[in-house]
Amino acid sequence: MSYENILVSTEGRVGIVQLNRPAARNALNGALMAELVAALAAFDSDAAIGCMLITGSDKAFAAGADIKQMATATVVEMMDSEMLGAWDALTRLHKPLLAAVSGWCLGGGCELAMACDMIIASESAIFGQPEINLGVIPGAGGTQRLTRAVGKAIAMDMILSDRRLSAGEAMRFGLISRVAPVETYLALALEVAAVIAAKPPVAVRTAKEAVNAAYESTLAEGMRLERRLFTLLFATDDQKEGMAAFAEKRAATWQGR
Ligand code: DAK
Repeated sequence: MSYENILVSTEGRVGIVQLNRPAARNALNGALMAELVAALAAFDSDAAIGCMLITGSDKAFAAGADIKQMATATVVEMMDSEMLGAWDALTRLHKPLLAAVSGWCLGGGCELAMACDMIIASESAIFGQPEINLGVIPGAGGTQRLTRAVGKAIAMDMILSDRRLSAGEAMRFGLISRVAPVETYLALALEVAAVIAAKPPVAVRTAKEAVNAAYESTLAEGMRLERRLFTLLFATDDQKEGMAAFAEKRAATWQGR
């Protein structure tokens, strides 16, 4: 499949999607979101891929949804927008999805990064939810995922006053997991993705499911799900292999089943 708004590549078992609308600071229009979801869905169902990564450019991960595309939309057009389905589809991916973020990460760009399972940023990354300046509020997780990640105080500050976070602040507040200089953040993100991609695939996707459930369930429900998923993994060859390899002091060979 050929794409106009993204670049798709692989490095070993890592599937990479680079947002590629540099003239618009990678603003997320409907076409880009559709392509992004199609590329990620293809990686998700490809057994040769163990982890996926979204990145932008050093200057901009993404400056948000495309304001020019939304500007004159009616409420019904927004309700019917292809954007909605695309955002939902992101949450249905089974394999881990990393965001390698540099430069502007604003509005829908920040929401896209937060929809990923882990964010690795360059020291020049700027995170913000500036929708208030446009007469709207975040619409793809900004009020929800951001608040869960950084807490009410910082989320309110960002959403109400358009406070922007540096990479250092984002790290301190728990929004991102690693920071590196702009020259090396992408290499670091690819390295982390390769490490994950080399882990036993069924356990990896199960771990992702269990951690994400912590967002949507009570502690008791989450604990029950975790126990069930943990127990189920004893039906996999990889569990037998992993534990045998430990006892035999050798590297495990994963079958993905
Ligand atoms: N949309 C469209 N075009 C954009 C854009 C955006 N978000 N951001 C930048 N551009 C375009 C600029 O219009 C300009 O185009 P030309 O004038 O050259 O044609 C070009 O990119 C370069 O921008 P600047 O000249 O402004 O570049 P600077 O480096 O000076 O500034 C900036 C970069 C990122 C700080 C600035 O462009 C900026 O503030 N951009 C807007 C940021 C913003 O307000 N973002 C929030 C957008 S609202 C939902 C899903 C998602 C959303 C909502 C609902 N559903 C599923 C329901 C998300 C909403 C949003 O994200």
